[in-house]
Amino acid sequence: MSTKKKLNIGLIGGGFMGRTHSNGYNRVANFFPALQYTPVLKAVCFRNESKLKGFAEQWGYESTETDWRKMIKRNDIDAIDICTPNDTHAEIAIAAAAAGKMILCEKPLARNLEESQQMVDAITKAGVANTVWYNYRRLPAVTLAKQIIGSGKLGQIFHYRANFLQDWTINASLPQGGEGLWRMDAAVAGSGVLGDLLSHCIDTAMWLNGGIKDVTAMSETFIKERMHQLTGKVEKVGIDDACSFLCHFSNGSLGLFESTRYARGHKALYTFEINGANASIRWDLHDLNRLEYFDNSDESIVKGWRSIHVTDGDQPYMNKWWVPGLGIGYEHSFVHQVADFLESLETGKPCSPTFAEAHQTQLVCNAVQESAKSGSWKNTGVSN
Ligand code: SOE
Repeated sequence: MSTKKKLNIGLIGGGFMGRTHSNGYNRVANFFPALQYTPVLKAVCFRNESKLKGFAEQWGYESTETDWRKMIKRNDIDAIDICTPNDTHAEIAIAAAAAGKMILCEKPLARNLEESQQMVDAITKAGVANTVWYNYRRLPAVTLAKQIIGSGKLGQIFHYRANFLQDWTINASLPQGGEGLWRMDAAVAGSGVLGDLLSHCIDTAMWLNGGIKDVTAMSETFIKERMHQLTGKVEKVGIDDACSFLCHFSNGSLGLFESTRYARGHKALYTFEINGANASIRWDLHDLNRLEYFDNSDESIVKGWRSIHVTDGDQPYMNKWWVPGLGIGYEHSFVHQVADFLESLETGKPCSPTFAEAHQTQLVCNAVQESAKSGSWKNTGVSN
């Protein structure tokens, strides 16, 4: 008989993220067999009944719900996974925490600072395990970047540069709001590329390079009005289509961040580069198994950027997959997050980023928004 403990999952939301998380739960036991906890897909919940049964069957959920409040009350659910649009994160998380459930929440944690603070308070009061799905940290090449920085190989860090570029909203006839397009609706999403894309860059940056102290930002909405799918009317667009900022990190380095959905030709180009006194590293989501590394102490005749194929067993997470040389993909970052969450239940060590850590990202987003509005530098209030 298996000695594994079961962790019963209740997933809320069945969109793109619902699928990435479900895949994570389904794959983890095969590839991380030493874990003591096994996730059980107990229930999935969303309102669109015509799709609900199909989703449950496709991903292996035992039951379905159409009301998240009912799901949260169920005694057979241990952990609530929030994959709904941003405007529901706070309400669901606060109720789930009060019901004593563990919570895994999709990014960004909330639409704004007030909501994320309330969520942190609720989690703290309830004392339940929690994590936020900033998944890119868990790609092996990005985790390797963290190890390299931690080893001190870069020396003093001078610059951190990140981009997240897409092009899917350039078309002026694309509507806003409703299923599939809620990211275009400020009332639901909270912001545009700031919360959707820059939040990823900020999370990775503060994980790799420490706190962001202050920012100066600009943002733009290129297409000012769009048809709203739910009202059928042409309405003002409230989201930022593009947002960039400069910042100071607490360690004295300078940051430069850019995100847009108007970079024709780019679908999801997330890149970062870090320049230290002794070495530099850079990474590109479109070539996600590679980390580029320049070491100034290399012999001059062979000095140059190395392209490290991060697929060896002694590199992060890779001993869990195939054999050296064989790469993995985007979806594996979610499998890794599930594995790390399950491990955190064994060790009692929080699964980073916790709500409290994701709230720090929210502080930076808030300062960026305020700076873009006022045109002046803003302190973030980030704690390190
Ligand atoms: C938006 O297009 C999006 O899907 C984000 O919501 C994700 O967080 C990002 O990883 C990819 O782009």
